[in-house]
Amino acid sequence: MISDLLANLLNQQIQREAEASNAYLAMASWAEVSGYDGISQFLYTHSNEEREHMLKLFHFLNERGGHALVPTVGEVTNKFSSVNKVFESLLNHEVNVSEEINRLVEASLAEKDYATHNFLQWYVTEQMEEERVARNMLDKLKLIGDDKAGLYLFDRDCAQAAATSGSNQA
Ligand code: OFO
Repeated sequence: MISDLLANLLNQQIQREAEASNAYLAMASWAEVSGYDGISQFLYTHSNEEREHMLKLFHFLNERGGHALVPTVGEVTNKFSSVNKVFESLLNHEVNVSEEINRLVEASLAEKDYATHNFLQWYVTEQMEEERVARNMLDKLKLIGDDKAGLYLFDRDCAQAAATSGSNQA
């Protein structure tokens, strides 16, 4: 049986995953209407992944005797001034989520809840990968600068990344 403290923290994480899913959905929509088809595919896929992360938490929490609650999700940013701004925001999101996952891991150890600690290792690994991907994309965008041809190729790479990520999903 999970403690009330951890159940509460896991529900907070559910909220963060839902917020990330919505934030990336808004980014995807902006990219789609701005003509960046590959980037939008990447972001739609990413948004779906965040929802899956949320559902994974739902099932774990309920199976451990807690009660996963549907989160209220606040406002999202729908407009962006550039592709760079989208990926800067995405990286910030991921860095914040990683910090929160680390806090959850610490709490699970403090509570001596080794099942939750074990469960959270998947999120630790996932966050490392998501931060790596976001940083990598931002690095590419910095290299591209104002080069439109470069941005066109970047958009194409994002479509490829979306296809790969989709086929790797659990
Ligand atoms: Fe849920 O993986 Fe990113 O935030």
